[in-house]
Amino acid sequence: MSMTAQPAPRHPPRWDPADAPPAAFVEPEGLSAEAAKALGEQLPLATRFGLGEAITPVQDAFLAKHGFIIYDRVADRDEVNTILAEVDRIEADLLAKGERKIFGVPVWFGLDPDGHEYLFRMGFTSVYSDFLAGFVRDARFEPIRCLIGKDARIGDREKDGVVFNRYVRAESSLRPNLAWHTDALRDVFYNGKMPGPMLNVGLHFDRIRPTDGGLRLLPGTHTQSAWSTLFSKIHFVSDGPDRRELAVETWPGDLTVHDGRMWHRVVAAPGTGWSTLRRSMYVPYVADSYQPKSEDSATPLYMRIFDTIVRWKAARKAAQFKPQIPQKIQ
Ligand SMILES: O=C(O)CCC(=O)C(=O)O
Ligand SMILES: [Fe+2]
Repeated sequence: MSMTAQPAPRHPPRWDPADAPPAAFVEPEGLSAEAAKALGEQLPLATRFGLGEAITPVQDAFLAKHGFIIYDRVADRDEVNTILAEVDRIEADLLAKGERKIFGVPVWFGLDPDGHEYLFRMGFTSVYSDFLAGFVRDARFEPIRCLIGKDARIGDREKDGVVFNRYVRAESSLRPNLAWHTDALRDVFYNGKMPGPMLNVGLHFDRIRPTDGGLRLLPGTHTQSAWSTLFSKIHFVSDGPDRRELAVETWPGDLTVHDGRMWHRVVAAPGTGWSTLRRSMYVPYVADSYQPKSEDSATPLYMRIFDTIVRWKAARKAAQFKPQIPQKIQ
């Protein structure tokens, strides 16, 4: 997709030509089905794949075994900048109109490192951007859609729609991180039953090294029991390191697919300020019956709980920064 006029985002990602990612894995040709499966299962966890015209059997095997896969820079620099600039525009619009909910789903605003109101999470982003609605439907993503199911569609107005996340760490920021969770829990709330395989597709906009925090996954936990999916950690509260966790290193434009039944979290960057900024976008592919949201949709229970936990944690953190009131000596 080529753009003519280039809108610049307020906070462009770091692009350092000296810090290029390792080359995407090149598959040997003519592998038998068994050889492809064996190869996919033994490739290192940090393997970066290339997104071609179809998902290959090697990629399939890697995803089936580990529950996630990363594709090398599927969006180019212009697209990354355009999407980020679109979110800046939408944020300004929502702030100007005082909108705090879209189709019943809260938009999270908090304070940025400069003390200004800042959008941390919104759903239904593609409803507000023609560019984004077109981008997520681009032909290059067709193999990803087919991976979810041949009848899968993009749910611009379903579930939480296209979710845009921004994490930045300031003393008062609403959420510099996201504690351990499985995305399956949301579907338990939405559908009242344990979901089967569910794949979540994310785009990553920043250069994140393991030392910058970022996405952490517990590889293989997508095949755990329903009990472990629900209870082996406390959703959105447990936040400690896990010796099995894998840090997902990203370059701007990378795409990840992870199974929503696996445990994952987002670790806050060390320090504070704009250098801690990390942005991700999740595209909902839906295969069940069409259940669009609208202006008068109620806030889902799941979202109310999630919202309460995030605000409670932010308030608790803010309280720690307040000067202690000395105790009156009796
Ligand atoms: O920001 C990310 O990459 C992950 C976000 C996430 O796990 C979620 O919103 O459920
Ligand atoms: Fe998640």
